Amino acid sequence: MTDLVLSLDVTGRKEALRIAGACAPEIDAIKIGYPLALAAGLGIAGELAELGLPLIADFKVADIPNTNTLICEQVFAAGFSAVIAQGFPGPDSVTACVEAAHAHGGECYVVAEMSHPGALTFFSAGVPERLCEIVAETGADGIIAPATRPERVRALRALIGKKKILSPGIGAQGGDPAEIAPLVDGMIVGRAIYGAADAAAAARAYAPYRR
Ligand code: NUP
Repeated sequence: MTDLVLSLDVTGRKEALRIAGACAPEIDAIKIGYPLALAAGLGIAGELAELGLPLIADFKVADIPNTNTLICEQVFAAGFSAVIAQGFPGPDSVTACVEAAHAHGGECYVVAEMSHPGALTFFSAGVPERLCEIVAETGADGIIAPATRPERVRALRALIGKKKILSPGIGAQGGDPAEIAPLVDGMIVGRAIYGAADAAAAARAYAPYRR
């Protein structure tokens, strides 16, 4: 099963609800991050959760364990079902996110390697591999891995086994859904859907890659 995750990075509450509602039949989950949460307030999470789809908080949580716990408590109280954390603060910081997520029946994903070109400055030289070890050590539910580098997704899959991979970078960043979909559990797509004149039709175009 390869899910289609809509990355809803618009900055208007009404626009977000309109696009999410129109796309809901064509997608498997919604991800929001700072752009929408800062623009519309965290209450937007509860409104989106009413669509009945999993809702992922892409806040790339990256603080000390206590602060990570406080952040994640807010995330899950707001209605999210999963949170994305950075792994580089270390295993104790990730554990804080995993424990908060699991206490609420939710999931925690760790960024293993980012999708943009500059990511390789630090997400390289064995760092993503070490982050995958932290995922195993902490009981996190999966990783974020770059659709822009399918060969890296393959390599990281070999390390994390059956844990989930959610993959951003499809469409606007150049990743090819036909190549990535067989490798991952979720395709994360933002601008290629919400930026289209007909967002629902753009989401429907990914139907062949949803297994
Ligand atoms: O490595 C990452 N790359 C990435 O694009 C990790 C992410 N969380 N993202 C997010 O995925 C990014 O912040 C955006 O919300 C989404 C991709 O959007 P788009 O490039 O499809 O518009």
